[in-house]
Amino acid sequence: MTINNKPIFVTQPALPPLDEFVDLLKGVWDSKWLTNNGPLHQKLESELANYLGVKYISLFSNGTLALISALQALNIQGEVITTPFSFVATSHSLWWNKITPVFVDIEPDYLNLDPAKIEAAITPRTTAIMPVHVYGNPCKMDEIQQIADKHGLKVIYDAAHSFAVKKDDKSILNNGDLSILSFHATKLYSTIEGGAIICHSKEMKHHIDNLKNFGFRGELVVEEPGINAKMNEIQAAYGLLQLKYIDGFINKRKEITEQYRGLLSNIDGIRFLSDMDGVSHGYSYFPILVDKSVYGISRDDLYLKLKENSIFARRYFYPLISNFEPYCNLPSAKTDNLRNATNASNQVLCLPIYVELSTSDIERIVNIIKLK
Ligand code: T4K
Repeated sequence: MTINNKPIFVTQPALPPLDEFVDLLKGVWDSKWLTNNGPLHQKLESELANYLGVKYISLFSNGTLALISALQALNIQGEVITTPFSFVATSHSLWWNKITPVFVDIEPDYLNLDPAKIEAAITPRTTAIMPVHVYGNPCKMDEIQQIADKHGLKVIYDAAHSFAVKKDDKSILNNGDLSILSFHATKLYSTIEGGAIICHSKEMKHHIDNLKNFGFRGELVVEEPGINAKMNEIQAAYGLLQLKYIDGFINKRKEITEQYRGLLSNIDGIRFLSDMDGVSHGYSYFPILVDKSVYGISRDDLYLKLKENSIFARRYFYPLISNFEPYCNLPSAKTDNLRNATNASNQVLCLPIYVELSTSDIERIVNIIKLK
């Protein structure tokens, strides 16, 4: 019997056909317009707004700069309530703005910030809430907005995982004051590196567009200390092609998700997240939670077992952000405050999911999980 040792990574980008990319690049070469709000950038903004069902979108060179700039755009200061169960960029964007993150625990079902625990964390210094739609599963947005309205707080959604996610047929990106997306190579929709801010008014879009271009308004006036966070034409070209194929990508990921769910449904101690009512998902990630007391071995043992077999699942999000050096001494970082997040972080494993993952790849992964 031959052992299949082809490495399988947690994800793999779905690249557009190279000849189509080269055709678009020829246009860029002819025009010699490479960045600074070029024609492809403008086209992508308008096509994305249309596809996503949002009014105003500003493209960025990556999601982290989009987050940092979103906080700048709203002049957020003091303390911001956020989740420790996310990629570290969520809190880093606060740190770069000299804002103190205040970590609040997550709810155990979908692993998003728990609205029931937010109010207890509000202090006179709190100015905003920054939740994350983790793995693209929408937060309890109505409850979060009610709390924000009651206390006069802004809401900025880190929607890095939430491309194309809709609730009751409406984009979830229209919630809160601002939402940010990441278009990194590892994401469902990619511009290689890239990101965006979604806002609700023309004035705010102008403000954000100036912020990502050093704060310039026109040629000679600098209104504020902006940054350089512009998406270039090569990224935009790639993004335009991705958009042509995105529905196929989502369908394929949905199929893979359903195959995993079918094959994993009878393994005691392995839990996966189901689709949410009224939500159309992007199927960005396929996280499982490993309960050692039932399954028999720990999440880390399963991670290593898969790795021995050249399957590179990832522990998104372990360690918790609150356990990293820049944040671990904050009062809100104490484990007692973050019980659900700590449990999820110790149990979660994101299994490979990407367009070219085959049925036999999925069976190979699940067989290892079954055998332990
Ligand atoms: N907020 C949230 C909630 C986020 O999850 C993220 C990013 C952000 C904000 C910030 O957005 P960006 O500034 O990144 O736009 C990855 C990504 O780099 C990161 O974008 C993502 N979240 C995070 C969850 O995952 P790593 O360090 O795990 O990626 P890496 O390089 O280990 O790649 C994972 C696997 O993907 C590799 O083992 C192989 C495959 N891969 C990767 C790349 C880069 C490829 O096949 N091709 C590639 O080009 O962080």
